[in-house]
Amino acid sequence: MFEGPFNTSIFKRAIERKLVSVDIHNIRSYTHDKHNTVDDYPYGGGAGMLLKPEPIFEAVEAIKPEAGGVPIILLTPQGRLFSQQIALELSKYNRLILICGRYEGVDERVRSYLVTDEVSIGDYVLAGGELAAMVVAEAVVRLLPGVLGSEVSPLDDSHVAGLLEYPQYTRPAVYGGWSVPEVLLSGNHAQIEEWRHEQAILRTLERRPELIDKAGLSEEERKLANKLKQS
Ligand code: 6GU
Repeated sequence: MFEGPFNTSIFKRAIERKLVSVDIHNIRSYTHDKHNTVDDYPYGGGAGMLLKPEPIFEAVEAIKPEAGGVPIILLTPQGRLFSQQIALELSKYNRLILICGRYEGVDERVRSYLVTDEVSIGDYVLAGGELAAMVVAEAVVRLLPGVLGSEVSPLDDSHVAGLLEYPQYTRPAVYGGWSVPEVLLSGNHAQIEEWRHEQAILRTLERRPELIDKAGLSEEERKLANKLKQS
């Protein structure tokens, strides 16, 4: 399941350039019975199977460095909601251990005595934490120094400044009778800057108004936002 994403695009390049390494561990390798059992019925009854504690504890034990300070993160719909802020926070660590939970559940002792953090990628249900782990890994890896070309800054991304990105256009200047906004062809950089900033605020107001309050706008920007809201 991990093969595709980790062997494509930014991951592949980052791994080849030794900016990051990714190791996949199958908890089935840490079982001791002939069926490699990783799950079992819940005590007290109920639907679904739970991931057993031993294979997860043993897998982490096997790869854990001597020194502490490595976040051990369980991907679970009960975790804190993943965001660009959390990606940035996680990108500061040398190493992360991501454990893929599964929707039906994980033995509570894994939460209580093994993991240091729990993350969800959104309020919807996936069968397992695998895709979530890849989402977290990609969001974090692209923030590591040197992973993106020097010409692109991850600091310009939507959600970093707290606003959505402004609309962008490339050639041709007219396509299907639809023109690129005049100002972008003007060569007037100050005016372009201003237009983009206004568009970013406008777009955020239209699509994600709740982000505006968190965006940390200056007094002037706030006035602009209010003006745009009126019109
Ligand atoms: Cl981390 N796991 C599962 N199973 N479902 C999710 C999720 C994680 N994040 C959102 N939905």
